[in-house]
Amino acid sequence: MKNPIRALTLLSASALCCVTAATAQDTPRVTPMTPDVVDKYEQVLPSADFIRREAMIPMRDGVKLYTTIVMKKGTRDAPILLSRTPYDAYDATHRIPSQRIVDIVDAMDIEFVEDHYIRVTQDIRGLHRSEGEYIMNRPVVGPLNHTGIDESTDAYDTIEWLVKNIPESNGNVGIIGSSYLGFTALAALIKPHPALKAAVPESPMVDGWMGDDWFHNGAFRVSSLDYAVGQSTHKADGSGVFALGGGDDYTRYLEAGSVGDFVKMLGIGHYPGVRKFLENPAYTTFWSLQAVDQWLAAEPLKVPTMIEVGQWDQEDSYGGPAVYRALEPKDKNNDKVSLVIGPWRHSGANHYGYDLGALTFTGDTAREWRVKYVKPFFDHWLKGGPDPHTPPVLTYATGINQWEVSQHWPVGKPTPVYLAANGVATFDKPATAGRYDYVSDPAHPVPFIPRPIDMNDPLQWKPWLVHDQRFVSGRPDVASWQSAPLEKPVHIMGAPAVELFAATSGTDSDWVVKLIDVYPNDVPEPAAQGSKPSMAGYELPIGIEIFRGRHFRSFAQPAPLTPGKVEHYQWTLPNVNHVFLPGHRIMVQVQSTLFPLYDRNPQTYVDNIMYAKPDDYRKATQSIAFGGAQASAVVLPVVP
Ligand code: PG9
Repeated sequence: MKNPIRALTLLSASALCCVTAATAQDTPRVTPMTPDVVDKYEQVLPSADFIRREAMIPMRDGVKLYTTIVMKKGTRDAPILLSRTPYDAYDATHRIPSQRIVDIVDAMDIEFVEDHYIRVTQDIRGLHRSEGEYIMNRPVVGPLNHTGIDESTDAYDTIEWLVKNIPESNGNVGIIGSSYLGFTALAALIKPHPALKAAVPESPMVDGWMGDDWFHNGAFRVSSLDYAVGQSTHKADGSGVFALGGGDDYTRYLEAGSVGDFVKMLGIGHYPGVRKFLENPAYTTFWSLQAVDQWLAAEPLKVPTMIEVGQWDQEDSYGGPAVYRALEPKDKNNDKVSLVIGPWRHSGANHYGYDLGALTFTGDTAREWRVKYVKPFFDHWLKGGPDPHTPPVLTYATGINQWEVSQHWPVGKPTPVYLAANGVATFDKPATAGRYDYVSDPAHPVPFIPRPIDMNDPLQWKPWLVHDQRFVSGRPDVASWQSAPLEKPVHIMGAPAVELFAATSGTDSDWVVKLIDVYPNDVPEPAAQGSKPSMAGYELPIGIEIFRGRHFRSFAQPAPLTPGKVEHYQWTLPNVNHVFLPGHRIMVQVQSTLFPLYDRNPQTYVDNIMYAKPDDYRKATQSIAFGGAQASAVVLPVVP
């Protein structure tokens, strides 16, 4: 067999000789007017333990994508781990200036590069150093995209180039990444390159209207504006619009009026990304044909895929489980698609998993998952490592702080917790019917975290889904029902389902339901279960989700609500594995605003809610029905 190292040495020696010759013959002498900017410099670090290369990889339409390639010196016959990012590939391999590979890459990459994986990161087309046009969540080639180019073809062309042009590679490629990178990882599974052998899409963005970044069940997340502007300015090297300098975003949005007014105020109405939101507030084919779970449902399952999502993913809680549902029926032997739910925030799996907000877990759960499950998964599929025994479903049971393996998801048996009279939540269906009324005033929306709110502050944003709800529990427009202290643990595994019977005096309304674990106010718990004295009385959200009333009959065609008429609303909260411990109470809250995370519903039906006028914003009396034939409940997936 040919000696690959010798071949490489010869290659570099001959390349060097050509460069020297070219320098001598072709390079013109410098003059005072010689332009000083060079196209490229690959840093020379003689003592570094790694090799770092840059490449402009040509796609089938001639567009070249900027790609960084790093590996430990001495790497050969090694797998490639690819990520395709809108967040700057250069940064991903220049974390800090260092001669050690473990310092230049992100924490999630350390085990891979130490084990001689070739780590490749690419700027998607149109952003940062890549050529071409950026289209946010570029639709797959089909009815919405006639260009013949999408993230799937770009992944294919990239892999084709990588396996042919990285001499140290063994020809096998894995793809990994979170959020937008989860979206590009999923796109690579559509007509995948044969060298793509395994994928780990983490917190993938899958359906921007149903429940990922932009809308949740029709309610618009105003931070989408900031994201769209940031990504579309200076090839995403600029900044968004929210860094307005302190203050309170609650006040800022309230004073602006509708989303349309806010957009006008900031002069961002010409951004196509912003217009896509303003002009498409309903689930028309504009969105439904972009749903990645539907793209994947239409494809054969070829590549082993481990899908990950955080239990408290504040951005993309919908996508991962939706893709699992789409792929699982094709996985006849239950060994190609797996689902992981960890006790993490959005993308938390790639960082430190000791805690989240006030919660603490047992050890670094994120690193534990990466080392025990992700690395062996790729080792097996990319370099013939031992059977990793990847669990079909791996979830972390919060409350008792332990990993659990199951064969399918969801696991629990649907068990309603009913709303009843006097603010009581109970497993027994109330025989008598009743109502609870509150007034929702769009001029005083319920904040989603304590004010002042800075939507751009990661310390506020990342853990908001586990924020103690006592800061709003006393408000008259937040209706609460809570159980007696539990005598036995209640273990849920799945997505709690909302069954809400409610009426409004208006013609449109938002409904927010929160499932909360209320810690005992004065009974301490073992620290091993993540409890601390500061958690006494804590109201921990297990799931929070919104539903925009106008979509009660149809997501595609909104319609006014009939004032005073009780309707039966149904939607789900995010997927969880959680144990409500003895002594804790189960609480359900209902409210009609969650601001400024979501735009305010004017509570008066207007055709395009983005352009509601000041007069459209009106108080409404909200009436929650319980018991009898209109038994509002949250149906918990209870494990026997
Ligand atoms: N949640 C972000 C995102 C993903 C996909 C599209 C738009 C935004 C992210 O963290 O990448």
